[in-house]
Amino acid sequence: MYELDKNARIDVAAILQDLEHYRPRRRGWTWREPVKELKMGQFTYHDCSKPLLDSVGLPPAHYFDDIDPQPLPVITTEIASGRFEDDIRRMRMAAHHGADHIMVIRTAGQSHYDGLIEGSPQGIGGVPVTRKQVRAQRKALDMIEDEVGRPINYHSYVSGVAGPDIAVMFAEEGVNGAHQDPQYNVIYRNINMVRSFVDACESKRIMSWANMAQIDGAHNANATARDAWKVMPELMVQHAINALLSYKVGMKKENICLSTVPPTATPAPCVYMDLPYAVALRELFSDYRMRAQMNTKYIQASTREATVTHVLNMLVSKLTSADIQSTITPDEGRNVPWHIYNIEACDTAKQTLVGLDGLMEMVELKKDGYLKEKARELKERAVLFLENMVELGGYFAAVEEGFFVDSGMFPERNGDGIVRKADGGIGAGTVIRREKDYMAPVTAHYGYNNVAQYDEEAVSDPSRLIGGCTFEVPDKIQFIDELDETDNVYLRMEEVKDFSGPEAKKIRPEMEWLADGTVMLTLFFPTDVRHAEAAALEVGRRMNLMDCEVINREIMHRAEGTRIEMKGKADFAIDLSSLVLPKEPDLLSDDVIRAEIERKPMVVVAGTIGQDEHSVGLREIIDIKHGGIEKYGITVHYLGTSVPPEKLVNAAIELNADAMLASAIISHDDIHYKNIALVDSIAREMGVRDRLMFGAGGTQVTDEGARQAGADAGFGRGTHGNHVATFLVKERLRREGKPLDS
Ligand code: Z98
Repeated sequence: MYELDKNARIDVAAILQDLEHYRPRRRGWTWREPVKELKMGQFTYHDCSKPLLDSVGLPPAHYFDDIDPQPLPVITTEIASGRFEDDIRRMRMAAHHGADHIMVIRTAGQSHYDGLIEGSPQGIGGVPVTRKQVRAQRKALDMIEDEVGRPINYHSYVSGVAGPDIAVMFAEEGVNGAHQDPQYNVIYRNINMVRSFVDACESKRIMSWANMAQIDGAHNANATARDAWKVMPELMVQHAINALLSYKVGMKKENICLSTVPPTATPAPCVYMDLPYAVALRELFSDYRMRAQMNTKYIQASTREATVTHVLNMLVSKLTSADIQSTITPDEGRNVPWHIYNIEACDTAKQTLVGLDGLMEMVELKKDGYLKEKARELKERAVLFLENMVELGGYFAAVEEGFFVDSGMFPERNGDGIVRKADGGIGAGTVIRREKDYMAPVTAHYGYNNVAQYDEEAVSDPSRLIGGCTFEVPDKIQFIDELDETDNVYLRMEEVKDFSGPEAKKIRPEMEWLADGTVMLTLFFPTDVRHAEAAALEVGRRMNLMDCEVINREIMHRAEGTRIEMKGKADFAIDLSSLVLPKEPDLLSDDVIRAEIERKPMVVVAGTIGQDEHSVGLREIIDIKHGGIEKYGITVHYLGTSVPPEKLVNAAIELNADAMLASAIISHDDIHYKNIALVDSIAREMGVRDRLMFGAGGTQVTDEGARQAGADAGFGRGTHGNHVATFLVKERLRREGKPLDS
């Protein structure tokens, strides 16, 4: 059986093997495990959750014992590049950065299919959701969650004409969460409303059986409305309709999640507007869960701007609550399908939520004044909206009147809402009354099933009539591997076989799909935006990149300059075995170095030798300000610049030093190595070389060259204090006969 190797790439081909017999190991949604007063490294966290077994921490974590605290909300990432096999690799990366809710976006138009599709075709704007794709991804996620040590919720959409069919398939395959909201069908996909609500009852019943979490579709009104913040009253009505319908159909309230986004964005005074809304929503729906998604309506192609919006949105989440915190990147706007930016967004969520840890122990939202009054006003508007809808004859009648997604803030109306007719839309006229003798011997069915006439006991367990349905007897599930001989995962993987899997021999840059060759460039041009854009494309052409496309442009000044981000494709491949890997820098941790200097103090003399007046490099190595060796407690006697070699040696003797550090920048006529050699020979003549360690550095110095010249180690460009301190500590231990790495 294939098992993940934590140091190797996931083997997607192995995941695909024997899929026919793979069964999900659990059903239902999982929340994170809260830990009270979590102690990690030197810190205590107040609202974090159980840490991961294996993960990638935030960039500065190496200063803090490599801890990776995990906030309390479940963190969502949306992944769907069009090729599910590529997404499996992304899911692993996202999980290691803290995502435990992976939403798979469906390919364009799948809402309009009236049944399941099979196989593994390639998608546009998402992946075609099929049993094979779902099973393969759930199987991979089962392995990935063992690796990170936390359950991962897998999620997609139970919307569209085939909603109930998809719900059944998801329940069978162990999908943990889904969007289900008949209003989404009606308003955004023009699917018949009667059909959508009937389907919703069946779908929700099945989702309840599988204990899946449900997310509603209200956020789509924010994304669609002309002014996203004007639909605030209506959003609460949409949430109410779906939440109560779900509850009445049998869903547990704790599985019903409201999909909410802060309704506006900067330069609007967004927290001032968004916070009262968030408060109102949580007051009205206190029994339900909040899934906070970021506002995408106004997002542009700038990752910086999107990140700030995301952070402001999370401030609102933190000041109120979020059970699930979603992350979305601006990559759709940039035409770069989600990839590394997914991971960045997960890190943004983790960083922000952990950074705001314990906030509510220190601050409190005001219970009077503007916040309270505004929240109340929004709730009143929502109640009025609902009353108005009931007066009109209910939801269907209201939709016929264009009540929803109107650009006025209720009760103001602009008459531009989305209008649908009760007898119109896709699937109209397909709902028929069940015959008296209709019989459905299946589990989790909505409405009557007439099984009593066959077996009284089957009323509460109808599938016993057929020896269990696919929910109880998964072997009854029909698994179809592929239907399309020209569009399937095997063909796609064959095309990139040199690049895929743990044994890949070749490599290419990637942004969208494996080996797509896509690179992204950041460029600045001292000109206006139009010239900058044209210049960027010309640069791409001359760099031999193909299919260049500008994905973001930001004006620094309308005439002085423009920042451009561009993508293009490189068609060459790199042979992994041809790469020359430089020696890994030898580094001990700060704590180990400090402990060693504490055990036995160390004195060093240092200077720039010969007639060399450069001091900056050496000062960087010494000074505490720049992380130099002083910070470990090493005593440094700095002799200055133009220090004659014999003076360095004499000073070392006088000060009873343990080591000499010589800096030599000028390299003309190899003078740097000649001076290093002089230090070594003088020290030998004076009989002190054995007890004096000797390190030499400079921009043109290499380790090999310095050793040949007589030093114990050489340090070139890019050296920091910790490299030199590591050398000093290791060399002393070696000389004491207790080398560290033996
Ligand atoms: C999200 N960022 O996932 P089709 N049902 C609901 C939805 O909100 C969506 C779909 C179905 C968003 C992504 N939402 C957009 C309630 C999509 C998608 O296949 O595209 O119609 O279904 O919250």
